[in-house]
Amino acid sequence: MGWMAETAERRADPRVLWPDVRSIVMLGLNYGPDADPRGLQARKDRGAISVYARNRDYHDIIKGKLKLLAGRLAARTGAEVKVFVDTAPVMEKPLAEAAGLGWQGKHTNLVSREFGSWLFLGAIFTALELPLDAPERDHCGSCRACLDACPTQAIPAPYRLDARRCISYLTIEHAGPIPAAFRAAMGNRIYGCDDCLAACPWNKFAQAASEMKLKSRPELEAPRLADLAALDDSGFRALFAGSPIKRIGRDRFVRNVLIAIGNSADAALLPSVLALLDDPAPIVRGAAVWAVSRLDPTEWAAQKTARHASEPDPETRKEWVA
Ligand code: B12
Ligand code: SF4
Ligand code: SF4
Repeated sequence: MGWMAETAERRADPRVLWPDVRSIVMLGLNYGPDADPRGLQARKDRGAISVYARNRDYHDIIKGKLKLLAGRLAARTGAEVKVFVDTAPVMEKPLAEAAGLGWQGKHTNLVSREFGSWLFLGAIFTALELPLDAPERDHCGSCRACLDACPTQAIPAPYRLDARRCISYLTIEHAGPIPAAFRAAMGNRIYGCDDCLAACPWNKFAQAASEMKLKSRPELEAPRLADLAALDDSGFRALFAGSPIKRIGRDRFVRNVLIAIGNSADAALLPSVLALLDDPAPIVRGAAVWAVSRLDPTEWAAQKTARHASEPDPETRKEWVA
């Protein structure tokens, strides 16, 4: 708990969000996995969904808990409160560090001595004057496991992230075609990425999540790429109801699945890809073109003759000449 004046000066000032704020209570929720999520990368016919997205949307879970706690604080003190989980530009990691929950590791996320890298963060702003906790200090030392583990070298220097290279950004936030330079490195990661978090030696103290709504749904632990590629809009919505994945929509998700299929070297997946060459969404067609080129270059050449000239989308047409 707490908020250092120094933090307000050197990073975004929370008073911009709410001028009356006097203290910030920072909370972390453990979402530690049962096993190292990187184990799934060897199963090329399966998609790897990052640990945080294998069940309910954490925003909903944390918001509920924060509201409960903030409501009790308000009832006991009569002070005004506001809760934030990614709902406003709150610098959650530096604030959590200032509040003593952990430190911002070289992968830029908060690392805790108790829970390793697997913590969601949330904030309660209050008009109350609360006693400050001491900030946590940096315990990364000479370690650089997260930098070395990153498949796309998205951590060019300690404590610096190049989001344009980060698979989490590319698979979740990026709307267009995945840049060709990062497709092979994505492997079978179809939503988010956990490699830098999973590499952190402080995870040896981590505990599996106790919140049931954060435990992996069995069908999202190692889903078959063939099943995911076949999802239409209503199938996608049904599978991901209540999940954070729903937000990116079927087209962007199937784009990611096709990149994973292109990396699978599994010829049995070719029919799933060919069916998507005629998809109405250009980003799906484009990713399908790339996947065919990787699985079966001869088939790709044959399909190119039939389709290149008639492809209406300029970006997708480029995939046929790449
Ligand atoms: C935008 C965002 C992303 C972007 C950018 C990530 C990033 N590192 O900035 C993308 C889409 C890539 C992303 C990915 C992920 N995210 Co995200 N993301 C956010 C979000 C919404 C904002 C973060 C932000 O402000 N970034 C801007 C950069 C500039 O700030 P920063 O990294 O906090 O820190 C910089 C500054 O503090 C500065 N700095 C540090 N010290 C100092 C000192 C001085 C003097 C100065 C001037 C500057 C300075 O340098 C730091 C590094 O650039 C937060 C929620 C929130 N409101 O905080 C979640 C959040 C950071 N994400 C989270 C998670 C879980 C992830 C993923 C693990 C998800 C996944 N499995 O795929 C990955 C991890 C990727 C990674 N290695 O960071 C969690 C992290 C929890 C934790 N333990 O820290 C958060 C806090 C959400 C939450 N409420 O729990 N995310
Ligand atoms: S989330 Fe993945 S791609 Fe992004 S920095 Fe971490 S290891 Fe690299
Ligand atoms: S892997 Fe090493 S360098 Fe990276 S955050 Fe963990 S302790 Fe720090």
